Amino acid sequence: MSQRTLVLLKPDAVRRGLTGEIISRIERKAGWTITALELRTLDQETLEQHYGEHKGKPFYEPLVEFMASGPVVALIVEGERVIEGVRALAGPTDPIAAAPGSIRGDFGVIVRENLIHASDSEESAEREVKIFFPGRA
Ligand code: RTP
Ligand code: MG
Repeated sequence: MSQRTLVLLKPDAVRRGLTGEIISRIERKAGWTITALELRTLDQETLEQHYGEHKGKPFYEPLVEFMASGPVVALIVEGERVIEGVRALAGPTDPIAAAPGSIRGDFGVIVRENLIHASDSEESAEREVKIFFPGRA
């Protein structure tokens, strides 16, 4: 089943020069295609829309501050089972719990600074694509 997903390479990934490595892992998966890619610094409104589900949680404010702390790379990736697939490449939210071989497992330590966001469902993907690439809605 072909799908699309919204991926963000978070400010830690950009600062540490890991975007090429992460994009390369995504790009090499058979049949997946990057159909949009942009480096941009996120404003408060965009972050509120994107992380609205977490508003009120203790990690929300530091998360938004971190996500605005430098540019991110936003991508749309399309292909077979790409929603589940990019989350599998990323690994679980906590990088210490993430297996070596996954992006978070290989490069992350801190839960907040876990390098990558990827949509978690078809509904989230459509909502998030509209936020970051309104022209692709
Ligand atoms: P994401 O939305 O970024 O793809 O990550 P996720 O689904 O794996 O994790 P989620 O539960 O949606 O949390 C969103 C992001 O918030 C930060 N976080 N910090 N306890 C904490 O300090 C904490 N919990 C979550 C992470 O950056 C996580 O990716
Ligand atoms: Mg999430």
